Amino acid sequence: MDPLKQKFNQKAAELKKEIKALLKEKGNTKVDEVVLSQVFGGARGIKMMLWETSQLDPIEGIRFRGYSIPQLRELLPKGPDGKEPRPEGLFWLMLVGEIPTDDQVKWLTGQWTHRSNVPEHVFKMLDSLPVDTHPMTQFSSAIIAMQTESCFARRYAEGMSKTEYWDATYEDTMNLIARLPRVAAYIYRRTFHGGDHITPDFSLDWAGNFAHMLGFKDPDFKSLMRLYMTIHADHEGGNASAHATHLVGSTLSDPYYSLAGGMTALAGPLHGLANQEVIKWIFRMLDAIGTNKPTKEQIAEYVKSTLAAGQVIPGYGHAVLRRPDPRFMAQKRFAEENIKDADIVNVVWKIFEVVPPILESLGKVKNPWPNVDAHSGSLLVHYGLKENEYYTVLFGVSRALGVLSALCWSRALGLPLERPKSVTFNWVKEFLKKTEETEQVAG
Ligand code: CMX
Repeated sequence: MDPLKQKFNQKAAELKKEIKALLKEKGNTKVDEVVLSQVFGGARGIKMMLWETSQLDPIEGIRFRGYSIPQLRELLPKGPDGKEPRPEGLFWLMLVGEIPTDDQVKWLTGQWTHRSNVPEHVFKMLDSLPVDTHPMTQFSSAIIAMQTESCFARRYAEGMSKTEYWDATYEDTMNLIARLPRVAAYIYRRTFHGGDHITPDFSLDWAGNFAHMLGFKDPDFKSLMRLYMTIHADHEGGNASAHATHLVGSTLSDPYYSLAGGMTALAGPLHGLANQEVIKWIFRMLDAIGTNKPTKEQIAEYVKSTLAAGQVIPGYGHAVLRRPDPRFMAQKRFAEENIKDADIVNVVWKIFEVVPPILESLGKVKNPWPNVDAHSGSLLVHYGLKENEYYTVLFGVSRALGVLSALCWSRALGLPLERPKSVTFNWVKEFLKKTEETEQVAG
């Protein structure tokens, strides 16, 4: 058994035992109350799921196994230029809860290199799609096409014992993450570079090799990819891509099916597709104003016209966060350190000054601050990755790290089929009537 798998198995066995004992003693303890507006309002805030890999605080933002993004930048082993953390290290941390050593991270890079071969039929399937198929459609289809490789599905069909689910999930997770950069780069090169594909460079780390296969030579772009792949990886369990992966996985659909479910959720404009929408919106604004250096007043006017047209300001607001997203701030810090005076970055920073007070003035937006998607496109544009329809695929490659490590935990802990209760509107009316009658009798 490989060292990471062994460590995971040991930690999972310990936690499973602890949870079993705790539920036996305290299983009926109340942790939440649900009010009617939550039933109608997208289940906001209802605590109903275990998710070990990260936790989101409305004010502080995301913590991965207790570590904030600035702490991870200090503690995780870095890329060869010593600047940004290697996402391999974050995966290790999410899976076993320990900051890995340099050697452990190098071992993981080697594992993913070793497992990275993508079966030929996946490329053939992609080549059969119209070249203008949205990259997220191609990405989700490719993940499904790779399902032929699922250890979980094969072993389940052979009669695998429940006690081995975690093992097969771990194997699929490692293989899938290893293959995603190759598949994602293939989609980019076929869609935007006439099918001029670039062979992997296995001397590079996982994110560095991804940048290389996309066709970018600048070491700073590789560094950006390490940061990008780290900060987009996980955002606790309730966000749509994580929850969708979790829900599909709870049926014992294998990790390929589960991740594909997560990716189709990520493809929505209120979630991952917002990174594409942000940059489209910015370019539409610059076109409308007729300059790459708009004033704050010009931006404010454009923001108001977007709102007046009944549209949202992409990249702003969040279902949980109530402060500027630390993932936005990490990208701002990257730009401050690596990019000097680029118009597109300056525009993003000006928007950051202009938008929050306008959204606040509407009186209904719970979080007027930027989220992760408000910054990412400007950095990609700066380094020459301008094809914004591709941006959500980058998000998806990173998100796989979080949702698949969480899926390993779900199978290891034996979490059951997810099945919340729905009600009809008639049920709600009857329920309220009965509640009022009971209150009248009591009063
Ligand atoms: N621009 C305009 N209006 C906004 C807004 C924004 N950026 N954010 C929220 N609102 C509006 C909502 O549309 C809602 O209006 P109605 O009552 O008329 O329907 C009202 O403010 C209340 O919404 P909320 O409770 O503050 O926000 P939600 O939890 O319902 O939604 C989110 C969160 C992210 C969907 C929303 O802020 C939004 O649409 N933002 C723009 C899209 C975006 O950036 N998505 C990416 C999020 C990060 C990610 O998942 O990747």
